[in-house]
Amino acid sequence: MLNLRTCAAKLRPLTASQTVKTISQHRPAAPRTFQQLRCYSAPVAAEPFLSGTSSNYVEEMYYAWLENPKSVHKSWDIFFRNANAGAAPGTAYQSPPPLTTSLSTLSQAQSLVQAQPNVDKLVEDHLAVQSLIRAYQIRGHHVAQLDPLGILDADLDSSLPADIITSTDKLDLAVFKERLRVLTVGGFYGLDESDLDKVFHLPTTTFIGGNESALPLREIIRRLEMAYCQHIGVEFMFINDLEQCQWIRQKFETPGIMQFTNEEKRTLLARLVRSTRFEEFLHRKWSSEKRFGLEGCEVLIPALKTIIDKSSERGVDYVIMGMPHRGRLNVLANVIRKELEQIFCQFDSKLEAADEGSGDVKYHLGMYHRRINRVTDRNITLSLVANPSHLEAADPVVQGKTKAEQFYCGDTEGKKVMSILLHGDAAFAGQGIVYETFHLSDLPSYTTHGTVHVVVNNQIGFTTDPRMARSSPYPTDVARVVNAPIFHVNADDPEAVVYVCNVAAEWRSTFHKDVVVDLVCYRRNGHNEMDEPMFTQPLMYKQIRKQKPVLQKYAELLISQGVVNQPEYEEEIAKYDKICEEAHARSKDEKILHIKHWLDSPWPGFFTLDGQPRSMTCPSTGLNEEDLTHIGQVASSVPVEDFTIHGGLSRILKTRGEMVKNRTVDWALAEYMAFGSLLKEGIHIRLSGQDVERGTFSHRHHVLHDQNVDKRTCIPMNHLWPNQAPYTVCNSSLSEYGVLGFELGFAMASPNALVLWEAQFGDFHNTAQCIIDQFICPGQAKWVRQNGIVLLLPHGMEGMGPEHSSARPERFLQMCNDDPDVFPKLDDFDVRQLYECNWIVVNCSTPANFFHVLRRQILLPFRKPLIIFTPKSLLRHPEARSSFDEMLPGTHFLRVIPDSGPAAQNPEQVKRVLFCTGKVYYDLTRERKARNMEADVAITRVEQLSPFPFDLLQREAQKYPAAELVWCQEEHKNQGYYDYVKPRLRTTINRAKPVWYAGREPAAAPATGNKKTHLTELQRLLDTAFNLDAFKDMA
Ligand SMILES: Cc1ncc(C[n+]2csc(CCOP(=O)(O)OP(=O)(O)O)c2C)c(N)n1
Ligand SMILES: [Mg+2]
Repeated sequence: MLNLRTCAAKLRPLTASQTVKTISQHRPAAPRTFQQLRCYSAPVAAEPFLSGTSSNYVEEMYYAWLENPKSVHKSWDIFFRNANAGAAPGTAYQSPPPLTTSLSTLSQAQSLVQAQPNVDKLVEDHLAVQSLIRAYQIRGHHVAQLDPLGILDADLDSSLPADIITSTDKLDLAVFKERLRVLTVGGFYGLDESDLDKVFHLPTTTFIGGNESALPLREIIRRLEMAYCQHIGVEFMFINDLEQCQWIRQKFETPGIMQFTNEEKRTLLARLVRSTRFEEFLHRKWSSEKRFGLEGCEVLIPALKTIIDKSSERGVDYVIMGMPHRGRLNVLANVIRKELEQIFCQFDSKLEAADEGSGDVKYHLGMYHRRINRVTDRNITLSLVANPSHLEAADPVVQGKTKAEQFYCGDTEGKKVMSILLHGDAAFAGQGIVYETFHLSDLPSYTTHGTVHVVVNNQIGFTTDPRMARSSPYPTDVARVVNAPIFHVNADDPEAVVYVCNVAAEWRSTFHKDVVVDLVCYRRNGHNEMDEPMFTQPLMYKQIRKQKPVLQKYAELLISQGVVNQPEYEEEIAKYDKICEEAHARSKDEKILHIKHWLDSPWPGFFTLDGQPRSMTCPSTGLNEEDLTHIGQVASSVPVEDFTIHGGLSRILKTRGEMVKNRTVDWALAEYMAFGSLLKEGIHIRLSGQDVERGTFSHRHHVLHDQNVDKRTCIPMNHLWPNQAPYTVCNSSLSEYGVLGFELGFAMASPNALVLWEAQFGDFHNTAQCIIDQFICPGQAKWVRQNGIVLLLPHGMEGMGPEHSSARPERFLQMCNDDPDVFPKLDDFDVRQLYECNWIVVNCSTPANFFHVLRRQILLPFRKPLIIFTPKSLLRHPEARSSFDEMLPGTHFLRVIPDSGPAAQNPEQVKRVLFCTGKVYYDLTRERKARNMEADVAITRVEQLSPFPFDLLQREAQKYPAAELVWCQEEHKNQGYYDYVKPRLRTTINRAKPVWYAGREPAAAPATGNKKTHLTELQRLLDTAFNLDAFKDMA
């Protein structure tokens, strides 16, 4: 709140004109902002006649007076002079002198003062008018005519805001009088009918005056109605930034601002023709095929094209889009410009697929296209990201890909690359991922510098009415959390839509913040073309049947305006119909379907021209001693001057330094070695997830914090080599779905980056299940698109209770595509098997193997997702260390680590082979030693679970001819690896022997919450593992 006296006191002893100069230096020229002068300390009521709500108005008067003392009424002039001269509260105000010629500056405002001998009334009336203006700005959208059908309320509320004087029939006097009376009686404004023709000074927070600074009340209301209550509803007053609010007001309030040239109108008509006729063409040819047509929102195509044109004009040359089913084929055809024959042949059920993989339905496929934007004559690349049915799941993926493309072209402000996200109304309101994605929008390592969101708000979700689908007034309210302006627009007014889209694109390029365009429309057919909407929405659909298509309405309008004539319009239609017919004829020549042609993210140069890997080998993932030592030294030092780190961290770094001297690594150091070496080779590394910078278990410390200087940090990994690739390590928001989707999208953009997402604990990945199930696991099979994302999932039964224990290996393993019953016939298991799998699942027992598997991920000639169950207690386990020798040139990732002790020396004598994976290995070796059974029991570690190392395990099994085979795991029997491993182990031995189980009983929860039970269970499984009679009676 402004306290005028405080301001005045601060400004004293300057004169008004001196003050103007001083202030104008501090204030941005335009739009005006008052922030610098706001004084928040003292109560506003110092002047008895000022109320809290009047402060803005007085503040503006005050500025006007500072700039020109004659621009305000004499009474205000005296008041400000007195206040400035230090008058005590209550004494600055004097009754006004009789009116003089000083009012000539407001010549049109004769009636203003003459009719107001009472200054109190004058102030009150001005305050009332200002409140009224503000009411329109805040709530005008509730009155706007947004529903093209004219029967629904876009904000789900049929009542009129209490503080807006309006009538749908444009100031019909009778209605207006009644409304005014109600408001007056209600004590709202204190205005009455006689005030309608009085002239009021306009505050600087409105642009309705155009070049005029005062208007009669009747005109003020009319202009406010024009700006806020027609076919556009602007929601923006929650934005906490005056400059941004002024920007929006100016865009919507300035009289006559929404003008279109005839040329622009014709372009708009032509785009509507394409959009409408495309759907009609599909309907004619394939009337019984599902296509989720756009009918009822055909304006989406000109809307998107406008956003793209305007953004291109502002310098954007790459637009990445994500969208659901509705109108997707139309967007592909008419926005991305996918060849029509490629779309049409997707309708041919007889065509065979040319590519490997299982493919996807036509309204999920993606696309990438580089072309010239005809409006701006600039190159533009458009990419539509392939997506699953799961609504909104592609949102974070699109954002991640956008961030990556910005990163690779050095676009740090989002000036060249941007994203557009499309949404359905029900999904936008209902799906939590929308909220999670919005929360990434302003985070330094995740921002894409503004996204334009477009909602196809057909006021229905399948069969569900909005009133049953959301609790917020609009489906777009979720965007308010990030202060994004929301432009609701009646989709049957194409010019209003195009105007709003232009403003949205300009907003994005001006402020680099998100913005929402809400296309309030209808759905002409059922949810899909086969669906009967009258079952559930009979009245709505009766109205829809009567609704003239928007193309027809707009064509009639332009014809009536003389912008086009009927033959021209018909010719435009005939031209596009012909294009469709010709493409259809060509599509019949297609013999085969290529999903490759629908790739949303090509990786130029990574594959051969026909899309194959350049080799089928993987070089050694080892590293020379010098590099290992160098990375180790940087990892154990602070590479910048005058930087004070925490004492505890000094000790950690010292221990690291000693390990390096001893040529050993622990988990954290192995990770350092892998990352550091890849950075040297120009591979960008991005590690993201909750608290990854330090590491949940405080083992990583990739970001050092100066203990004396706030926010001063250092990332030693970025000080390794002179021309290294950059390392990004970023603590994420507390979202798994959003952040994993984002990183998947980031990894999609380039094969030459190692992108890792770490779950805080492995089990938390389940809130991102959709990204795993819909994208990571089947992505390549559905969309011939490879992705090398790495998931680091802390896993292990350590007595921490049912949560925090299991990363749910059983789920990842169940989704592996290798056949449990078939021993693969391959020459080269190492690489071939990896090429054929859908993802790689590993659980490393040594730091060196962790190092190798991370490096292998990049040195492979293709990309596959990699799931790593990572340790917790092993991070500090004294035995979980590796020597440099295991990481030198010539070494590589070990899919299986065979026993190398006494059992392996004398394999014929071995009575049992325990197969295991991960941390339980250390429990087993300790127990075996304690029981003195090292010659009796061999322990074989399966490090790569999937694809299953059939070849190596066959060798292991054959090596111990007399031994029983036992799978041992610390997880419960219905969880972990057992169900996956058992049939595959049986296949490796040709089912010659049983495969026994040593582990916890089946259970509903992943682990007990009782520590004692945990230890008892552990002991029991170790007893079974080493009791050589355990399975005797079961044979
Ligand atoms: C996560 C998810 N849940 C449920 C569905 C099933 N579904 C498909 S479309 C649809 C209605 C979507 O309504 P809306 O978002 O308004 O889009 P519209 O179809 O109206 O364009 C539903 C529930 C889905 N695809 N994804
Ligand atoms: Mg809908």
